[in-house]
Amino acid sequence: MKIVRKTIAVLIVLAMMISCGIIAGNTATISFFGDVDNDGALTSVDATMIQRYEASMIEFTKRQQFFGDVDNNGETDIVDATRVQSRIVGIKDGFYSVYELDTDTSIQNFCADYDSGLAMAGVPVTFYVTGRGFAPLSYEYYVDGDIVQERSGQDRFSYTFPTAGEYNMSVTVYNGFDESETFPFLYHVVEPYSTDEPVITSVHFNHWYNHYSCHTVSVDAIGGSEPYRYCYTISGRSDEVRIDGSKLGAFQVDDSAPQGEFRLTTGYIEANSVDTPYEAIHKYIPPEGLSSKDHDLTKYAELTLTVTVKDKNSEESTPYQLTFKNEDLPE
Ligand SMILES: [Ca+2]
Ligand SMILES: [Ca+2]
Repeated sequence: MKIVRKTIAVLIVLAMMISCGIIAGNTATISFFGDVDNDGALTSVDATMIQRYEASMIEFTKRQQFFGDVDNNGETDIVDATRVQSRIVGIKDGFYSVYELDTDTSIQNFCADYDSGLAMAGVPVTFYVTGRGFAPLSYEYYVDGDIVQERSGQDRFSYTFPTAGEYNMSVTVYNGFDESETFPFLYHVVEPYSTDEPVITSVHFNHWYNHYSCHTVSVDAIGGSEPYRYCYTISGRSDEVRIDGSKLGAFQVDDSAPQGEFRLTTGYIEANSVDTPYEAIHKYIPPEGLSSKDHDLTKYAELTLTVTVKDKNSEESTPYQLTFKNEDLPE
């Protein structure tokens, strides 16, 4: 048992790295209405191209069709070409009210109920994807280059790995323009194991990169005897954030000061997912993963999330720890 648990601890680190490294974005594409030649400016070339498209002299991609339809009435036609010409000379009438649209496609989160290295051969694993981009998004899943779930709106899929080993996983996300991004990664599957104590198989957030939305941390565990109880602790150091106890929900302030070290904990509760306090999480998770020069993160040093699970017989799991460190901050 000791050996198994040690192996798991090492692989948890790998799993964390995989979770944090995920982000994919499009290269430069048309971002505002009328710019069908994607040169970043509205010119008579754009108007001419729309005319030629309507006359079936050239073909448009779905993205060109969408942004060529400058009045957003569902048709890309001569009226749009005329509106482009008008706008070039300063008449803005008739353009869709939203001039510029952020349509970048990215994978914001990719996680599973078993992190890499904790999935067992012969046991179904469910993967979850969070995509972002021009709707509707659809997803396609591959294992070792073979398609295992055809393109659909399903943002999750389940797969049972037949044997232990390394598998090349990939998910492709398509946006409403049929443009796609693929995220590949290596997934480790181990021999079936059993354990007397509960083992945490994954800890993940609903979003990694959008730190303005609500963050929910979810935990999956196996082994021991159900029901489980879960303890969430967030600790770190803050130079500016004031921890306000009234906004923390399930979390209690163990130790905090307007500046300096703080520690928030739920104690043991029944919920395997809990919303994280805005003050602690939202300001700390760097959008690019483990380090960032952006936003206000230079003010913050380090944040640690620790989760432990206790089973019916009070057997406790090894703590599962995620550390977010701002590497650009001086000591
Ligand atoms: Ca243009
Ligand atoms: Ca139109």
